Amino acid sequence: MYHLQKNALKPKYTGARVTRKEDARLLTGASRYLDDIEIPGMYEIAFVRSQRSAARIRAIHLDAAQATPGVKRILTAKECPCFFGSAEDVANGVEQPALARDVVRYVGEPIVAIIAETRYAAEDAVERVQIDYEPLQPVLAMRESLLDQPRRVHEKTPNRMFHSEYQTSGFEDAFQAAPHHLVEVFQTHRQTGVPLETRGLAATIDPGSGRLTIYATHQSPHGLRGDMAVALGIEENELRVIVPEVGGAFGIKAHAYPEYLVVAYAALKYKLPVKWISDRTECLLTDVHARDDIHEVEVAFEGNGRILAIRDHLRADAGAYSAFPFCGAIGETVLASRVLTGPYTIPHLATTIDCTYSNKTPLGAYRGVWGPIASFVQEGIVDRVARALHLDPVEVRRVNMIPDELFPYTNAAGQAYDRGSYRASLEKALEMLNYDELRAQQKTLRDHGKYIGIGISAFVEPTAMAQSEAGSVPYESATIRIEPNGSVTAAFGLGPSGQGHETTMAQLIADELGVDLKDIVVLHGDTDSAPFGGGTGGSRSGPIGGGAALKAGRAMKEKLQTLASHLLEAAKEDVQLEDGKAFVAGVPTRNFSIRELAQVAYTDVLRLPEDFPVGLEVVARYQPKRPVTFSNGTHIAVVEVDAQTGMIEVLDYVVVNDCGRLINPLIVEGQIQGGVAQGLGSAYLEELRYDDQGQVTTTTLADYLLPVATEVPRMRIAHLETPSSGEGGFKGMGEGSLIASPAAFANAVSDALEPFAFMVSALPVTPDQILAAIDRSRDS
Ligand code: SMO
Repeated sequence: MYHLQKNALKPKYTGARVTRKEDARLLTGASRYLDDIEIPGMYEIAFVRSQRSAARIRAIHLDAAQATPGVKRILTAKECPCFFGSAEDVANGVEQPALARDVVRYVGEPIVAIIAETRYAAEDAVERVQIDYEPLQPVLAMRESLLDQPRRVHEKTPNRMFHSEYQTSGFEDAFQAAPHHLVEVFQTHRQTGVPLETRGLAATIDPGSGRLTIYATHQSPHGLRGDMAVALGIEENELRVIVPEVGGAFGIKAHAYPEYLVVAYAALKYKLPVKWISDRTECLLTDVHARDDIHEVEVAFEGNGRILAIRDHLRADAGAYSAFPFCGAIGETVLASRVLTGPYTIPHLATTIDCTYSNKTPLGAYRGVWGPIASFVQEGIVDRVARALHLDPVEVRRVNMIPDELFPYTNAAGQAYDRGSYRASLEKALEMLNYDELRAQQKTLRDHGKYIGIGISAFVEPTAMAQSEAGSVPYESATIRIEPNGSVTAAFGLGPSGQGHETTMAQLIADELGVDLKDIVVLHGDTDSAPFGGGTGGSRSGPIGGGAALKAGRAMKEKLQTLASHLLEAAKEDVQLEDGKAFVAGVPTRNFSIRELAQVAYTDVLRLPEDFPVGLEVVARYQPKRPVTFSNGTHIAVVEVDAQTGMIEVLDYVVVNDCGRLINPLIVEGQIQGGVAQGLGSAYLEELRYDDQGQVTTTTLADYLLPVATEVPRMRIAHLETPSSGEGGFKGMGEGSLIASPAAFANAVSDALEPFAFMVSALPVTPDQILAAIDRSRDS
């Protein structure tokens, strides 16, 4: 159970629908983003990028670019020899150069950087650079790539960049003995996070100290500092990373990119302030891509719908390099393989994983990473079992779902799930939807040629990773300082990008200290002042960052109680904090305000108790005991498919979410709405397409379709609260709604098209796909 002090008052802020402290500035345009940073004398950078997916660079002609007015410097790999090497690339003897050396490996790979007085001048010069290529055959298909066909992406390295196998003991026997089997190939397509604010970097040298300052739009200020320091060959105390307001990140800003090295290196080498901001086409081409996965699945099950065993060969196309600092292909497959059994007691699992290099953009993190893929496969399996046996998909879920008495439950891949509301969330969602009645209506409507479908997606969300896998930080840090006048300043290593941490972290601290929310300022995003932390990602900020906030708040409370008890001549355990005052329990008139206590702590220091350190500052770190904290829930989508046009409309959407103890339901609901919007985009709109030469053909938002207000349904959201065993009882929730929603949508479309014997197996679901399926069914 979560921590509740014996004499604690009911929390005033925690759990309340507190409006967000940051919204006034965000909604009035008063925030400062990376592109608002002005450094006197700043130059701008534009990149010459590869127009080929695979080629040798014969020559680079720079004369005309050099002569362009306003051009200051030009860098190629010769001038900027920096590179990144993520663990997987290093293991394979591969380096990702900041600027391509003599081979280009994906369209959009940076080759030349032009530094000019304005972006206009830089872009003009980019147009004048000529590159002689010797084309090579591109590697574009996963299955052939695995066989090193048609060639190797990196000459000295096999294309298979990662392989692993896993099997529960007794798998084969259990699989063979089952009375029913089915096979399916599930496929998800390339997409990317598309934050409103594009990515970029500005860098400048302090002429006095020689220190480098980087302004970045990023999720992990300290992570970026460490990575850049290594790649640039400087010490971490010579580098300051400042992250201003971040306009969306979604995982793609958890990465460091080759362009960042060029910008920082140029600032160091030429002692110039420089900036680069990507345009939307650069984003779609070169922000890490995601979800390029194939699952070849075999399932063994019983006549009542009970699933006995799943075999899955998972493949992911990593692109030309393992994205730095972590490979999305490995993340999507390895982690998917651990949650493929979802919220079900499926006893046997066998997985084979292959990740391959290709001549495409590197695959990296996008909100939910493996989750949306695993859910799409797992919930697709459940609905196929139901259809094969002519059972209601709800019944198959009830038969397989982990019963409450089995928690904590270890799944077939060895993942230990926290207690949750697995069954309750399903039943609650069905009740909210009026499921049985809707099923009856569906039948009637079908008779009139109207095809509605109900898609259920019960999910697990791995959150708050606290194992040092892939070098990630398993803890989070918070400092609290009460200033000499009694106001409270808290600083975090988190890297928020709109999630509202300034509100949620302040809520937790305000309740511990008994102060008003408005008296707390929450800082983050500057490595010179924030405590070292892992940043934001993997749905960790609430449960781990929140735990750090609570621990720091408690440590400060303890300090205030010690000081007040001395001044009030009362027992420490009798001192309570409320309304900005420390008072003796039951005697509110015997009190000192926090402001008075701060005055004693900083200036009237002769009144301090013996051994009480001058000032009021604490630092706390929190690392959960569990390696992973699992949230859960159920989504149900109701869609209508137009059999004439293949168009899909979402009619209704229900979410039951359990992220443990809620800090702020308003913020949780915002996260859910955004996640469902992105999940629907994932399921039927967004797709990065490649042609047979490895050219990306979706390089504008006219080709890459994002969901807009008219496609995102009004959703009904309910919360269940099963506290985690961690500090505060919080579980993560930043990704669950994007994890669950593509599967809910796909299952709804499959359900609508049951009369045409069609089931969605590839995302995104397009009208073409639907019309082809209807035609096939009518022909047969
Ligand atoms: S894809 Mo996120 O930064 O966990």
